[in-house]
Amino acid sequence: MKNVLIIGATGQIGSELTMKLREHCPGGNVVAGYIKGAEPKGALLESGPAEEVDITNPQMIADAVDKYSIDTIYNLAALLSAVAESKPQLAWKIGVGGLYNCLEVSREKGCALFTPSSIGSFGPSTPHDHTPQDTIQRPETIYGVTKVTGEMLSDYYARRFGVDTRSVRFPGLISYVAPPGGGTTDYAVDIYYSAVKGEEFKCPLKPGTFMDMMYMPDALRAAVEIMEADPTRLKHRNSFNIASMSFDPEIIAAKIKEYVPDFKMSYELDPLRQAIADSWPDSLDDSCAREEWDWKPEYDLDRMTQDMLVNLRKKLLQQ
Ligand code: AKB
Repeated sequence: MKNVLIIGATGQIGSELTMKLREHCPGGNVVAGYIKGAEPKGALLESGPAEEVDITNPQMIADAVDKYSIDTIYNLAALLSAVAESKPQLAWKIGVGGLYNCLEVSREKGCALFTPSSIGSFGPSTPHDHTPQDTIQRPETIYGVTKVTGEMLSDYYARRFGVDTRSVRFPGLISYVAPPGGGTTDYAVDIYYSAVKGEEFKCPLKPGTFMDMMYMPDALRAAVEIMEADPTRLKHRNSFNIASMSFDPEIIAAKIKEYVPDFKMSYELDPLRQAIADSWPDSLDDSCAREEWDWKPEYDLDRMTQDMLVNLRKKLLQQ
């Protein structure tokens, strides 16, 4: 991996992954691909090249690949689960149509391709505890449908055309840098903002709603390590379960209270997010990722909470 195109570089994952890859690939081009209205700013703009790349336009992807001799594409364009329910046609166009465009460009130009999947690729009939790597995937959200389709299409391109497609199923991602937008797991980011601002947090999910979550530094490392893994060890490609922590609203609130004793949380349920969360696993079994490419998380809930609070305090003070 030397010359990398990140599609969706100004989003929650992209804005941090682009910076990480620029450090990781010195001497290469790490291109921040963005859409109109979401242009890169600040360090993201100043630290490397940026190109307008709309994932629904295959020519734009091909032109950026040619211009910078791209060898690896990170396809991070997607609508998250809750917002996708309000725009299912657009979710399909970006999630599946966009992926098809990336796969075709990768096939024609010999690029490796990373496209994240999600815990949202599972559904109510999936075993909920220690969800296995290979199991039932019958999601009931359009987000999940696009993710399962994406996993299968990516595996097909690997088998049929030899495209080096690889992927992980991300849990809810927690970060103090760029906020998520429209996800079911977003509450686990919002709760830290409320704690640092001294506001009561109104939780949209009920107690006992367990989901896998991960701190962004672990997620970024996973996205890099899977693309650099020894291909001869990989029995799976699209997509690997990865996990680091699973909690419900009560557990994360109690952890925050250890460091912010005045923190208060009440419940104001969001029926759409609750239904989606109820259909997703409580915890994933990530043993295949551990065996096939030595995946290992570094952050648990306690370490993440300390880091989030310190960095959010700094960030909000500067604003
Ligand atoms: C969402 O909540 O939609 C995402 C995800 C788990 O894929 N954070």
